[in-house]
Amino acid sequence: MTIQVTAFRWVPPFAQGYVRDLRVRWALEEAGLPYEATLIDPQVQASESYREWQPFGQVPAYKDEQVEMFESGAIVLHISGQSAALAPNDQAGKARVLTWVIAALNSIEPHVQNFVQLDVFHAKEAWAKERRPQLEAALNRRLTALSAWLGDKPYLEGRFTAGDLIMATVLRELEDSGVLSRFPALDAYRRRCEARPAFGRALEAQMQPFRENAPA
Ligand SMILES: N[C@@H](CCC(=O)N[C@@H](CS)C(=O)NCC(=O)O)C(=O)O
Repeated sequence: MTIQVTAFRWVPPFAQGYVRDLRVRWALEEAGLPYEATLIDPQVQASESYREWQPFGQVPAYKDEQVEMFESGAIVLHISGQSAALAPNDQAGKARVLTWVIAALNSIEPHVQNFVQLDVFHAKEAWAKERRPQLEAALNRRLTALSAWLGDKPYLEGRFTAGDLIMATVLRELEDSGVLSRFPALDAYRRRCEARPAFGRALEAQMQPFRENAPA
């Protein structure tokens, strides 16, 4: 069977290009594995049958001949196990990839989301103005450490892996915040990852249905 990935039929402009099926599409493009996107809407999200596949009604969900999965990080790791384009073949190298995927999702993304969501959803609220400096300081500490690790390497472990793929999608969430201008090495790293042809194909594949299904 052809690999299936769920994605949204349409999302508001601020989310276009950032929906998490992008991670899975990108991994599949890097691995050279063909796939079909199953486009869903809020009605499908709420349905019992979809919740059996993705308990939270979110995207992405994934299916291949052997497995049914949800959680973009887990899916990308599953794909990386099948492709030397996303992970080295040795156990030590695979362990580093697993480590960086979890680091991106668990040590960096919560700080990124806390900060970005404050500006996107609570910009006008007084409490948000008070909270913002603390969240920014916490985010800065993590980005400083990440930048120190990266040093002058092109990728986190020297060569591109699934860890970079997930990390780049996390850093992209900061694009409009101005934060990355204070971390030029991380911004260059994000751009280097986004310049990969597989990323471009994945992004275009996510965007195409949004153009086709835009509300009149
Ligand atoms: N941890 C999940 C998060 C998935 C997620 O947040 N998906 C969003 C789109 S980026 C979604 O489906 N949101 C709709 C909703 O939560 O109802 C993953 O990485 O797969």
